[in-house]
Amino acid sequence: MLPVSSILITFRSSRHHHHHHHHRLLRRFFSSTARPITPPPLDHLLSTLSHPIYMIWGSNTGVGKTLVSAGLADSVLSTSARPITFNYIKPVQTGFPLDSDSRFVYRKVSEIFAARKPKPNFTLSASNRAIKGSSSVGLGELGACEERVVGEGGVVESQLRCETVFSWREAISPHLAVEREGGPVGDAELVESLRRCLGVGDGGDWTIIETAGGVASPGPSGTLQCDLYRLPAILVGDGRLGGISGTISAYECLTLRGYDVVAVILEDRGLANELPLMSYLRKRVPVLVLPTIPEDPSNNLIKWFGESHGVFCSLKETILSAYSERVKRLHEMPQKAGNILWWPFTQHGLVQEENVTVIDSRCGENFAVYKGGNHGFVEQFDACASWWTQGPNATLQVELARDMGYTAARFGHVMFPENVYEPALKCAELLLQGVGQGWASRAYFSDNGSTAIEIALKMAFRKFALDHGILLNSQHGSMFGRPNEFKVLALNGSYHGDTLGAMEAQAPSSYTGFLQQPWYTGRGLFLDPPTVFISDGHWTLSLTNALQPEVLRSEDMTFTSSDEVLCRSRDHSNLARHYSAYIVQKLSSFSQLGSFTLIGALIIEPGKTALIQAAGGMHMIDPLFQRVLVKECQSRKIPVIFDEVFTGFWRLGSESAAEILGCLPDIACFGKLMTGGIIPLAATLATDAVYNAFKGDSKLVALLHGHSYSAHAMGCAAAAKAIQWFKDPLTNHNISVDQRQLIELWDSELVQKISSHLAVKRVVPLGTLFAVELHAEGSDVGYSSLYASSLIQKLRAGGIYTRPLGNVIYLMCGPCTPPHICNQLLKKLYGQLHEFSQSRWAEVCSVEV
Ligand SMILES: *[C@@H]1O[C@H](CO)[C@@H](O)[C@H](O)[C@H]1NC(C)=O
Ligand SMILES: *[C@@H]1O[C@H](CO)[C@@H](O)[C@H](O)[C@H]1NC(C)=O
Ligand SMILES: *[C@@H]1O[C@H](CO)[C@@H](O)[C@H](O)[C@H]1NC(C)=O
Ligand SMILES: *[C@@H]1O[C@H](CO)[C@@H](O)[C@H](O)[C@H]1NC(C)=O
Ligand SMILES: CC(=O)N[C@H]1CO[C@H](CO)[C@@H](O)[C@@H]1O
Repeated sequence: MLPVSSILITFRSSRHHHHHHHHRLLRRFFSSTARPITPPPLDHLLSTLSHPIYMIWGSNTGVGKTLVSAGLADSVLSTSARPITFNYIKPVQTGFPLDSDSRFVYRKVSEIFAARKPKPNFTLSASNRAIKGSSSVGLGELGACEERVVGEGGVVESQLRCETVFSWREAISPHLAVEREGGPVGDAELVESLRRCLGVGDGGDWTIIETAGGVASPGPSGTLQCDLYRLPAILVGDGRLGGISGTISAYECLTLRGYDVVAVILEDRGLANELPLMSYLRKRVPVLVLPTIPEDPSNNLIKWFGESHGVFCSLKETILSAYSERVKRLHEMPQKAGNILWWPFTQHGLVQEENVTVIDSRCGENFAVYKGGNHGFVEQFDACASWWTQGPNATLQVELARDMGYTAARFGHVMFPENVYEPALKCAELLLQGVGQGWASRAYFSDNGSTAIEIALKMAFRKFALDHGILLNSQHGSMFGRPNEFKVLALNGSYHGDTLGAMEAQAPSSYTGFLQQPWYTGRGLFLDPPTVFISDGHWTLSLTNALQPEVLRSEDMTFTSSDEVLCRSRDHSNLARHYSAYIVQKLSSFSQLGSFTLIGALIIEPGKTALIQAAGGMHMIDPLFQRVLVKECQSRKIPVIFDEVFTGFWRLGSESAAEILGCLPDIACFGKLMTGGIIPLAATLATDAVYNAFKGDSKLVALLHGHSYSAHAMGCAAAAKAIQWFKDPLTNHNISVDQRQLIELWDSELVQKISSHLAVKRVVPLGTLFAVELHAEGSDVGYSSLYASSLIQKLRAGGIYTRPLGNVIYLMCGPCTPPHICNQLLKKLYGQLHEFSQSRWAEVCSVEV
C-alpha cells in the first residue's frame, strides 16, 4: 500500500489545466434524443507525429489490455531521463464506475511508483477524469482526481493523465448498454471527442488509447470498433487455450482494415502460444510474452509488474523504434520520390521537394497527408477522385477491401478464354442488366479504359465493314483491290486514352504533338462541338465559328435551367436543324476526299446533359448536338461508340450517361468507377449485331484480342460490389426517388454565386463534378498553363486536394458523398476565389504602375 505521507490527493471538480474546455461537459451527457450532427464518421484519427500515439487492442475481452497499458505507462515514465507527460485515454467504458480502466491505470502506476525501490528521483503527478456518463451513471461519479507521488529529487515532475470519455453503468457491450440505459454516441461524435483529446494542450510525450473488448466488439453505435478509428496498434494477444486462433483472427481483422500492428504481447499461460504466433507472423511483428498474471483478486500485482518490467521496457522500445522509423520514412519520402520516381503528366523540372504530397493513407474520400517534420497529418478531400476513379466512402472502402481479400485468396488470378468463374459471370450480368440494359448483349473485359476503347474500335470497324459489304467484296478487307483506311468521327478536344491506338481517335492536342507521340497521325474527322455552361448565373450555349453562331437567334443560345438544356423537345428546334446541316455538310465534304478513306465509327463521351471533355478542360457538350450526331451516324450505318470510362457509373449523375442523353450506342466502354476505383478493370459492351459480326466457323473471324488480366477475378468482384452499392438507395443515400439519378449535389445558390464571380468565366455542375474555368489570357489559357497553381495551393492548405487542368479547376466527389460535404467544398472554393482574384488584381496593378 502507498505510504500516505507521500501522496497528496485532491479532488477537483471545476477547473483542470489541460482539459478545461471539456469541463463544461461534465454532465450527464445525453438524453436519448441527442443525435450527432457532425460530419461522417470513420475518418482518419489524425494526429500529430510529435510523439508516439498508439492504440491498445485486445484479441478478446479479458486478455489484459489494461495491465499492458499500466505496465507500458510505468515503463515509459520510470525510465525517462527527463520529465514527460503520458496520456492514457479510454474512449468507451462500460461497467462504470465499478470498472474504470483509466482509474486503474492511474492508481496502479502511482502505486508501482510509490513502491519502487530505490525511490525514483522524480515526482509523479497523476490525474484521472471521467467526462461523460449515461443517465444511469451518477453525476457525482464523474469528475477528476489527482495525486502526486513525491520521489527522491522532488523537483522534476512527470505527469500521467488518464481519462475516460464515455461511460455506461452496466458491464456489457457498449451497443447493448446504449440500448438499455440510453446515452447514444454517434460514430462521428466519438471520433471527434477523441480527436479533441489528442489535440489538447501540448499533446504530451506519449499517448495510448485503450479500446473496449475485442477488435471486432461493437462500439456504442453498433459499428465495430475496428471500423471506427485507424491509428498504429498494439495487439494484446491471448495466452489461453484457443488464444492462438483468437489472436490471429484479431490480427487479420486489423490488417485487413489497413492498421499497422507494431507488436503483439500476451500473457504466458504455459501453452507457449507465442511460438505458433511468431511463426504465423513470420517474425515481422515482435511477439512479447508476459509472466502469468496472478488470479487471486486480493493480489495487488505490484510484484507482477516488477517481474514484467523488462517486457514492458521491450514493448516501449519496440514502439519507439516503430515510431521513429515511421517518422523518418515519411520525412525522407519526398526527396527519395523525387530521385527515383518518374511521375505521369509531370514536368519534373518544375517539382520541388515541397510540392510532393506524401499520402499516408486514404479513408473514404479523404487522404491523410503528411505535413513534414513533427506536424503530423492533415486531412484533404480527394477532389480529383484520384484521376476520376474513386467513389467509395469509408464504409464501401472496407467492404471492397474484404471482398478483394476473399477473391485473391480464392482465385488469385485465373485465365479467362472459355472459362467462367463466379466474379466474372456476376459482373457481366450486372453490367448487362445495368448500363447495358435495353441494348447490349455481350460484355468484353479488358484491363483499362484505353484498351477498352481499342477493342471498341476493332468491333466497330468490323461491324461497319460487314454492313457496307466490304468483307464480301474482298476477304482481305480491301475494296477495289486497295486497302481501306478507317477513320473515326470524333469531337475536337476529346481524349480516349493513352495507348497509341486510342490516341489516333483524338484530335491533335498537347498530347499528340511530335514531342509526345511521333507516331500520331490522327485518324479522324474532328468536329468542333458546341458547349453549355453557367456564366453569370445563366445557362449559356457557346458555338465555335465553324458552327456559324451568327445565324442563330439569342433565344436559341440561352436556357433558364439545366432541365431546359436536357429537354427532348429541343430535337425539333431551329438549332437541331442547324446542327444537322453542319454535320451533314462535314460528312459529305469528307466523303468527297476519296473513296478509300471511310468513317468507320463515331466515338464520343456522352454526358448527363452531354459530354465532358475531360482532358480539354471539362467542357460540357450540348446534348442536343450529340443526339443529332448519333442519329446521323446511325442512319448511315456508322457504328456508335460511347466512351463512358469517365462518365459512367454515376460520375455525371446517372448510372450511364447515355441514359440521360436519350439515345443508345452500339458499343460502350466502361472503367474507372466501375470497380469503385479500387482496382483497374474495363469492359466493352456490345449489341448482338456487333457480336454477330465476329461469329463464324473460322477462328480468324473471331475477335483475336486479349489481355493477360482479362476479367481478373478481383476486378470483377470489386465491380460487382461497387455497381450494386452505388445504385441501391440503402447504401447510397444520394439516389433520387425515381432511382435513376443522383440528387443535385452542388448547392444551386452557391453555384450561381461562383458563376458570377469576377475571376470566373464559366462553371459546369454535373453529377459528381463541379468545374470552374477562371478568366485568363494569352499563355494562361490551356493545358500547359500554371495560372491556377496559387489557388490550388490555397485549396490544399484548406483541406481540398485538387490538380488544375490549366486554368480549369474542378471538384469531384463520389456518388455517395453527402451534399453537405459538397457544400463545404464549394464554400471553401468560393472563399479562396475571393482571395485569389484580389491577389491577381494586385499583380496586375503592380505591373501597370
Ligand atoms: C511548389 O511549391 C512552391 C512553394 O510552396 C510554390 O511556390 C510553387 O508554386 C509550387 N509549384 C507547383 C508546380 O505547384
Ligand atoms: C491500359 O493498359 C494498356 C495495356 O495493358 C497500357 O499500355 C496502358 O498504358 C494502360 N492505360 C492506362 C490509362 O492505364
Ligand atoms: C480544335 O480545338 C482547338 C483548341 O480549342 C482549336 O485551336 C482548333 O482550331 C480546333 N480544331 C477544329 C478542327 O475545330
Ligand atoms: C457510406 O454511405 C452509406 C450510405 O450512403 C452510409 O450508410 C454510411 O454510413 C457511409 N459511411 C461513412 C463512413 O460515411
Ligand atoms: C434524396 C435523398 O435521399 N437525399 C439524401 C442524401 O444524403 C443525405 C445525407 O447523406 C440526406 O440528408 C439526404 O436526405
